[in-house]
Amino acid sequence: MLDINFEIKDKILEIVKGDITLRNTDAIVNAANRYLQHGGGVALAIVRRGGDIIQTESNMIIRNQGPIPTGKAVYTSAGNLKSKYVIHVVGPDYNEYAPDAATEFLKMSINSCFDLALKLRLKSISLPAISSGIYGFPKDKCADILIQETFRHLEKRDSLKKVEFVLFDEITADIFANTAKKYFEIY
Ligand code: AR6
Repeated sequence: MLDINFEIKDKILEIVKGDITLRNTDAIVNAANRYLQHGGGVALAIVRRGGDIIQTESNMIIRNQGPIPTGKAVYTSAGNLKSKYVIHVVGPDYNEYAPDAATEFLKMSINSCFDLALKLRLKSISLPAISSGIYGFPKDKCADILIQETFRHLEKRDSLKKVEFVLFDEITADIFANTAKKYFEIY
């Protein structure tokens, strides 16, 4: 799949197949757990490439605040990554919630990322398919929720000019591309 761009007012939504740890946006989003223990999935890839500073700062957050509620986002520096920040968001574990509750928590998760993006005055952000790996969220539902919330957000006037979804495998990238096309047609 080639990268696909959608222009929404003066902003851009991009769908990319690739490794989120290699992106050069202002922040990349990590699909974290409540304890910010980055031991698997995209979280582990981020700490491997970004360095231990990301886990160390995450541990400090947990010491100060306790476990992060599902749907909430916090941030650390990005170590050796090209981005300035890593935004750690706790998506819902699909096996722990009824489908409607999981949907609401996933919406809350991406909107928490956008709220932090505003607070940090980011111009660009990269997101993975939050909750769709170890946390088992069906990929088509995940894409539908994340893309719909992104369209809603990009219609607002603010500093965030570019949102990209970086999907690790071809199947997920195709699902996100098709979902973005669908919402672009009706927007
Ligand atoms: N770049 C982009 N996407 C990736 C990468 C990468 N380098 N690596 C994996 N993905 P997951 P979750 C995709 O399991 O479901 C962790 O252990 C992956 O294919 O990372 O929210 C945390 O610490 C999938 O589509 O996150 C939590 O314990 C998506 O990223 C738990 O997993 C998310 O998969 C969170 O589970």
